[in-house]
Amino acid sequence: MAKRQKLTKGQSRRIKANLKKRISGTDNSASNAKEWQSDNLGPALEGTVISRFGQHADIEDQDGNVLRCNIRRAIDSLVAGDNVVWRRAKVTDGDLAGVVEAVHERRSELKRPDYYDGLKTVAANLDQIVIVSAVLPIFTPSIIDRYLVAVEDAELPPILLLNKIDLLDEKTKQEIDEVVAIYREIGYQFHYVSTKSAEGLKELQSLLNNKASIFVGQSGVGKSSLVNSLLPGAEILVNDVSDVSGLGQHTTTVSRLHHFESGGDLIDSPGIRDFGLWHIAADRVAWCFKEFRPFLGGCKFRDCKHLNDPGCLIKEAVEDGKISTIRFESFHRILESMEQNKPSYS
Ligand SMILES: Nc1nc2c(ncn2[C@@H]2O[C@H](COP(=O)(O)OP(=O)(O)OP(=O)(O)O)[C@@H](O)[C@H]2O)c(=O)[nH]1
Ligand SMILES: [Mg+2]
Ligand SMILES: [Zn+2]
Repeated sequence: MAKRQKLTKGQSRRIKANLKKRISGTDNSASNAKEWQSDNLGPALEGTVISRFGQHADIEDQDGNVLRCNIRRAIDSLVAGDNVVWRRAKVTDGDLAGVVEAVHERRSELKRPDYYDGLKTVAANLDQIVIVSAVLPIFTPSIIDRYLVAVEDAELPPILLLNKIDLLDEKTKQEIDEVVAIYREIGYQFHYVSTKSAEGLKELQSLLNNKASIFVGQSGVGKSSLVNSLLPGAEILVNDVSDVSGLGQHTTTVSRLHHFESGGDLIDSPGIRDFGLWHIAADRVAWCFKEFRPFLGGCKFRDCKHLNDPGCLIKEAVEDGKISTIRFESFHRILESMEQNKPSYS
């Protein structure tokens, strides 16, 4: 992972100034415009956030209609899956139908630190998080482990998916099977799927029924393609990685919530190159490696780094084959990356 540059003085100053503006309410967003004043607004209504775009959001009303709304400046976090109170404008000018007034308390949330903006919620009110990886561009357990730390920290159950298995040859499949066995042994669900051959999709659907789930994972692993396969009406444009830019033309840029007709919601999220974990303390990262838990607290030294310290139960468990070397190395790689990539303001 490339080492990030420290913020320049100018960047730090800008961040601070923006923060001040947000707190004092002197930015010039339109949320105080005439059309959002009380006498132009109907009664308070309940709604669900389908998608958020800067100062606006698509809100689903209780009849299933989706309306684009303004967001009150006092609301500092609003994400797909949030339950909100909103009011319809009696007279509108432009394409905004109303204004979001308040966000209900969340029963769960997935968070990730943003390099410039601090800790941000990615999605709210989830039952489970589906970590999507793929045979192509490359199958990388270390990336799965980063996502797993974030999901364990959120104390939500993860489901692991390997997509594009139509591209697997016998030899590669055997190698991947061995790695996947490690996760299954820890107790994680790991499923093979393909949007091309439709393999595993029925089983996947049964895991998603009547639950609120989100697809997370790197760009190009096929999250949106999977949503399209499960919800033929969704018709999301998928990221054609053959595009010259290498990034793909239709990479997902905002999270969006979809409903299953038979019950349950699924959020498609944008691919994240580096799922930052700076907000999680080192001993919490160790706890987020689920199979380490029985050994934590038992090392000889209270501040054991679980590396070369004498009397380390984690190291012993690795030597005894109770913890996999791949996971142990992943743990230390995460701790190292946290040191290197920490923003200077945190
Ligand atoms: N061979 C094969 N290709 C697939 C499969 N699923 C998706 N793809 C291809 O993978 C590419 C990326 O798919 P997307 O669904 O856009 O990936 P994504 O994870 O949503 O990407 P971002 O939105 O950038 O995060 C597209 O060219 C798809 O056609 C699959 O099961 N097999
Ligand atoms: Mg996508
Ligand atoms: Zn130790």
